[in-house]
Amino acid sequence: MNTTQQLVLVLRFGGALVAAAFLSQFASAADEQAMPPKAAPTATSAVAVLIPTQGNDVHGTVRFTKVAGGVRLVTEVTGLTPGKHGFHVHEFGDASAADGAGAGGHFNPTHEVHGAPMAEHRHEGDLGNLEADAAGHAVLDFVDTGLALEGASSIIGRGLVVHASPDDLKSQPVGNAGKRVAVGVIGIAKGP
Ligand SMILES: [Cu+2]
Ligand SMILES: [Zn+2]
Repeated sequence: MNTTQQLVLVLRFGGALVAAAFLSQFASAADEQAMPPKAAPTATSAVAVLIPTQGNDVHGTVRFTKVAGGVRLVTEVTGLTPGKHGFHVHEFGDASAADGAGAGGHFNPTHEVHGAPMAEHRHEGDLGNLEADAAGHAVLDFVDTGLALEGASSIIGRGLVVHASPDDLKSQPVGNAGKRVAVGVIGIAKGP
């Protein structure tokens, strides 16, 4: 074997190694893509503390507890204008923007249309309305059958938003509920 032949052999062998490395990288990237989405953290109890967006004074606490057939919400909010206010779980647990925009759109892991909480077709995050009394105080205690605290549709880590206007429960994609007056992040709670 002369020098040229040796060089050709080295190049071929080296090329094969590079190709093998490239292919294995490609294969692992493909494997990652094929994997199902990682499930969000699981909890039996969660809480969101609502903080006002800029120019508002809306505060509140929402507690979520896993119960038979769904998730019980116990909600108390102050500083609202009297009447109905759209109330939803939004996609992102990001309360950093002054206007609440960081929370993104309604949490909708099943790619449904916007609707009422009791509707057959709804975003998972569609919780309808809070209704404030003359003093701007709203309480709501109900069991929602669409929310989950575990699995791929878990609301843990997502955002919670209260709006300036009523959710009409039918306009797409967000019920025409207007500006965001308070936002919160849904976190794991110690339990009841
Ligand atoms: Cu909303
Ligand atoms: Zn919606």
